[in-house]
Amino acid sequence: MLYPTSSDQPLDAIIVGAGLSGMYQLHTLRDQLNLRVKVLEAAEGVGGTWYHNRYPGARCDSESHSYMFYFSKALVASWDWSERYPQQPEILRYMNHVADFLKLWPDMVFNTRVQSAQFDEPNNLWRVTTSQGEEWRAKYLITAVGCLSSANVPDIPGLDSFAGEWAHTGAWPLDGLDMTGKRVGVVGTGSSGIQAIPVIAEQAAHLTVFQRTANYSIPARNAPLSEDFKQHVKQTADDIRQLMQETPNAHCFRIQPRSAWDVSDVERQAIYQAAWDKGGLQFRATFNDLLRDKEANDTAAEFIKHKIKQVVRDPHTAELLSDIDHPFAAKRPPIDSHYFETYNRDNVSLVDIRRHPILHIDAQGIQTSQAHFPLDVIVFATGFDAMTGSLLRMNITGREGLTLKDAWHAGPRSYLGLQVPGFPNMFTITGPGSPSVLCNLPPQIEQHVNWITDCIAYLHKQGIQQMEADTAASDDWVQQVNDAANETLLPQVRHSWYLGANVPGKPRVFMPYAGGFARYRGICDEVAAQGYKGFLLRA
Ligand code: N01
Repeated sequence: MLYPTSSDQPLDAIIVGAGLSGMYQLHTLRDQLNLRVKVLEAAEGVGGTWYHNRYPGARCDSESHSYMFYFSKALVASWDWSERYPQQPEILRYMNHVADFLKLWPDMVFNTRVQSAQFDEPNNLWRVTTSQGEEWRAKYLITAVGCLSSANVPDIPGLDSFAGEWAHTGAWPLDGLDMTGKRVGVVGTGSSGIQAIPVIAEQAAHLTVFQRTANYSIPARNAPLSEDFKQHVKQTADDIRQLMQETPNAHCFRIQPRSAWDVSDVERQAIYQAAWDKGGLQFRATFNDLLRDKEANDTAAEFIKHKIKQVVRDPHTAELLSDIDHPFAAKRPPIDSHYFETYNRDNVSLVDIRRHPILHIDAQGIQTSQAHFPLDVIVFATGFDAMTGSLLRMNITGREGLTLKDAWHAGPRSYLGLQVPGFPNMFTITGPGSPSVLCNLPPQIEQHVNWITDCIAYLHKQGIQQMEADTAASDDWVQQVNDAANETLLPQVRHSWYLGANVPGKPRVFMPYAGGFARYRGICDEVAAQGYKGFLLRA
C-alpha cells in the first residue's frame, strides 16, 4: 500500500478533488506550510469539471488570460493560451502543466472516490473512506469538489429502454461519442447546450434541439491570440490580477459606472451594438444597473431578442428562441459561436418542450406530448446538481453524528462559504455562500485557498486544535447571502439553478453570494484580521 492507511500516521490534510482548487491547495499547504497532504480524486487525471466536460464545443466562457493562476509569475510566464476562449483539451493541458510545474503528482491519488468522511471527535480527526476500500485520516478535510461537478440527468421514463447512445455533457464518455451521420437530440439550452449545438449540427445527419426555456446568448467572437497579446499578458500580470480582484465577478473587465438611463436611446443602442460586436460576457458590464433595475435590463433583453430575430430566418423558430421569460443575465448568460445561426441549417430543428413536454423515451427516440422524434443519440445538456450535489454525495458526518445532508436539509448553511457549523476543521473551497459560480473561478479559488492556508498557519501558530463556524455567525451570513441576492434580479428567476430549482426536491435557496467578489474578499480579510471572528477556536 503506497499511502497511509489506518495503521499509519494521520495526514495533516486530505483534499478532495484534483481540479484547480485542489491542486493549488495542495501546493500551498505542502510547499508553504510544509504539511503532509494528499489529494484524493475520483477521475483518472487532474482537471475536475474540465476532466468530465468533454462534449463537442466545450470551451471556457471566461477569457483565457483570466482563466489561469496568477499567484506565481513563473507559472504565468510558463504558459501561453492559443485562443481568446480556451477549448476543453487546452484547459486540461494547462491543468496538467500546473501539476508538472508545481510537482504535484506524487501527492495526488487518482481513481479514488471518497465514499464517506466522518469526524472522529475523540481523536480530532477526519476519517475518509474511499472506493479503493482504504481509510485515510487527517486533521483537516478540505473539499475541492467544484460547484458544477454533479451531472443532473433528468429522470425521464424509459431512458433505460433507449436503443441508441446517450450521454450527459458533464459526464462525457472519455473516448467520445460519434455523431457523424446520426439523428441526434439535444435536451437543454443552457451554456453547455449552446456551446455543443453548433458543433453537433456539423456532425449529425439531423439535430433536434429540445428547448424548455429559451435563453439569451451573446456571440463569443472567439479568435486566435496574437503573439503581442500573449506577451502583454505576461508583462501586465500584476495589473490583470489586481483588476480581477477589484471587479464584482472577478473578470478582466470593469462594469461601466453608468446607468442605462444616463444615455439616450440612440447611444444605448450603439453601446449594445459595440458590446455585441466585441463579444463575450462584457455585454452585461455595459451598464451598472442591468442586474438591479428590471426596466434597464429590458433594454438589453430587447436588443438581444431583436438580434435573434434578425439572425434566425424561420419566423416560428425565431419566435421560439426569442420568447425568453427571464431578465438578461439573471440566469448565467451563455456566450456562443454561431448558436442562433445554427437554426438556419437544413439539418437542425427546434422543439418546444415547454408547450409540449417530453412524456417518455422509448427504444427509438423521444416522445413529446405532440410528436415522436426518432433518434440515434440523445445528449443531455441538462446542467448540474450545482454547488451542493458533489458535497452531499460524499456522505459527510460531523460532530455528534450530524450529517451534512441533515445540516443542509433546508438548504446550504455555512459561514462565508468556507465552513459549516458542526463540521470542525472542514473547509469548503468555493462552497455555497461564497461568490463562486457568479465569478470567474480561478481568482476566487486563489482567494479561498490563500485564506484557508493563512488560517491553518494561524491555528498552528496559536496552538489551536479545532476551528468551526459559529452557528449564529453562519445564520447571519446566510441572511447576508439572501440580502445580497435580493438586491439583484437573480432570485426572481424561479427556475434558476442558482436556486436549486433544476433538481427535483432540492430546497429553493439562493446559493452563491451575489454581493461581489471585491466586497466578499474584504469581508473575509476583515474576519481573519479580527482573529477569525465568527469561528469557534478550541485549543
Ligand atoms: O446547465 P444549465 P449547463 N427537461 O442548468 C434544461 C457553467 N458552464 O450545463 O432552463 C428538459 O444552465 C434547462 O431548462 P430550464 C455555467 O455556469 C460554464 O448548460 O431549466 N430540459 C436548461 O435549458 C452554466 O450556467 C461553461 O427550463 C431540462 C438546460 O437543460 C452552468 O455550467 C460552459 C431538464 C440546463 O442548463 C450550467 O450550464 C458550460 C428537463 N428535465 C457551462 N432539466 C464555461 O465556459 C434541465 N433542462 C466556463
